[in-house]
Amino acid sequence: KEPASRTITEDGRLMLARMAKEGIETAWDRYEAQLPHCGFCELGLSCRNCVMGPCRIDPFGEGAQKGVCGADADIIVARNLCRMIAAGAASHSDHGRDLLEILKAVSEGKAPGYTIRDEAKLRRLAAELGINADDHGDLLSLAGAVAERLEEDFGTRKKAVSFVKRVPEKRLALWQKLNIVPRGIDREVVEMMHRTHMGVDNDWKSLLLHGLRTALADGWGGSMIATEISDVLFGVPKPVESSVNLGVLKKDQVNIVLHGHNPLVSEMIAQASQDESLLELARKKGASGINLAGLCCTGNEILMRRGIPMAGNHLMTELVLATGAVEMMIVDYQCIMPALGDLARCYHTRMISTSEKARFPHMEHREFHPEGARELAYQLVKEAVENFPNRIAERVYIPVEPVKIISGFSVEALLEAMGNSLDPLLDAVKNGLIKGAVGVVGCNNPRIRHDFGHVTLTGRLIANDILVVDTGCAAVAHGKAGLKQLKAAEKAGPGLRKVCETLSIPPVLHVGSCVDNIRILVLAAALANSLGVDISDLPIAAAAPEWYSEKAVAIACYAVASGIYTVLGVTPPIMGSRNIVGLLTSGLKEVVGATFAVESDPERAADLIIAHVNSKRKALGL
Ligand code: BF8
Ligand code: SF4
Repeated sequence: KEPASRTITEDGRLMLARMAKEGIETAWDRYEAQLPHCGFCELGLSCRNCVMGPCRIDPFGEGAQKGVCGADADIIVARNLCRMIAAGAASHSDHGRDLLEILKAVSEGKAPGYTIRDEAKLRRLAAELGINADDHGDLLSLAGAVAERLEEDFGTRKKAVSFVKRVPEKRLALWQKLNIVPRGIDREVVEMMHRTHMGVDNDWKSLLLHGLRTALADGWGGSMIATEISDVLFGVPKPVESSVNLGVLKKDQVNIVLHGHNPLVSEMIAQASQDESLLELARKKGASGINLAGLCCTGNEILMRRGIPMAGNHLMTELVLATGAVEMMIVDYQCIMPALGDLARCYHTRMISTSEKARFPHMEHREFHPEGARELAYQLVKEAVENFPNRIAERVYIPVEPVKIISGFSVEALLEAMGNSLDPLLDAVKNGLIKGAVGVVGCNNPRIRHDFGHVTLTGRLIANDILVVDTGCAAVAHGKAGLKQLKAAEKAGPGLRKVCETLSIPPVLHVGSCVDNIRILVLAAALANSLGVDISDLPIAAAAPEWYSEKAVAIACYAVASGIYTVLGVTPPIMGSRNIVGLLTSGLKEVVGATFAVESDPERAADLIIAHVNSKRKALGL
């Protein structure tokens, strides 16, 4: 297949052409080998929840309409969707738990190399959680108390997770009425696995309501903990300049690529890579320095906080290896294709897995634990440097120059840019300079031409004076397209352009990794609170034009349950149940004040969102 039909990016096209010539397989090739996909599975109509089955429902009404147990299409589709939500919520939340464990270890002096990099944020969190700093003699003891308090959010001892305090009053009252306030994070996930066992919850509406509660346990629980504790440990992001695409790899330097999601490993590698003795060793080996580059959300974490350049998003992760210029790729967990280790064997690249819970074929496993993290990071960087002479110069291909970007827009940083007040933003919305704001987030998926969905949708939105905030792989797509530069304001409508120029911000603001989608929730809640309205009253929306993962399902569900209209660019496996499609795309409006839409054409998705934003403006009298 023509590379240009697979991706809109220049680095992607050039590298795909080269890989095709060399006969190296990619996710696109494997995707095509899977076609046609199973129609039952695509519609959500197959069930493997027990071994009386597997069962499948005939969507044409001619064959079986019930599984062996009697489950119909509605029950099967609901159960499948709910298990996706549970898996997504579990992934984000288990990542959040890992951060709490590090915070606890730091507080006990058992994690040398890690520290509290943002004392002010720790103190703010402690106060919010009702922990009296005066009861704690020093900062470490306070950190321990915060960690313990939030660890309780995972269990069953509380009636609600801590951060529901941030939810606007009307929204919380609605959740209470619906009985979907998330209690414990683990509890909701476990209960979902229970409910979807054969013979438990067989009412599709009740299943889906618990699906929303499970998603909320992610958004206002596990993901929120992950972001907040990352900020405490590694610093609250501030605007920072950096660059993006395959061109961030350096021909004359040792290239170490960091891939995955959890900043625990990448932050430690970042520290080690600045070690003078390792830089000296690099020079001895003929390299002019040690160059770190990120991929996916680990990349977003260190880009947001340290300005470390970003090599690419999800569908670029194999292509990075094909530069032949990577001495070492270090992975933690999530979205790491098991294909990577095998692909790396075509090059000198060393592949290192680091998490106790994530192993991959053809990778060396070097496990990170808080106690030994600093030493292991130093050792790995040293080994990467020592691998530099093994690089085969003739095979190195770095096809493009990097694109400049600005990243680092935490809520705190945004507030600072506005003089520590939400008023400039609210005023711009009220006087119509900015029509609204949209989170364009999520993955890549070979079903959609790489980055086309993100860049097309976002281009249309900013041209219509809608501010875009982004996370995850969408953010990388926008960065490569030049939308994260100050001069991108030229592509915005006249109102948004004026705001961007006044505040010196780009029209597309990078708010972080996928767990950092909660920064959007926090901002939306703050805006709603200051206007005395519900989140669902705001002229805002969300979109995931190229989503693929279970985590994205959880995010979309907590967005909608929080009152944010959400447009999906890839159809979720629900089409086998007309009832469920009806509920999610229209009925939910009566329930939570927001719905999903599915639209694979990003131009039409933009139309849907613009119409939604305008209708919300009208309802607010704007
Ligand atoms: O958590 S956007 S492909 S990398 S799932 Fe994965 Fe999707 Fe990228 Fe980050 Ni998020
Ligand atoms: Fe079939 Fe019911 Fe078992 Fe699913 S739970 S596999 S529908 S018998």
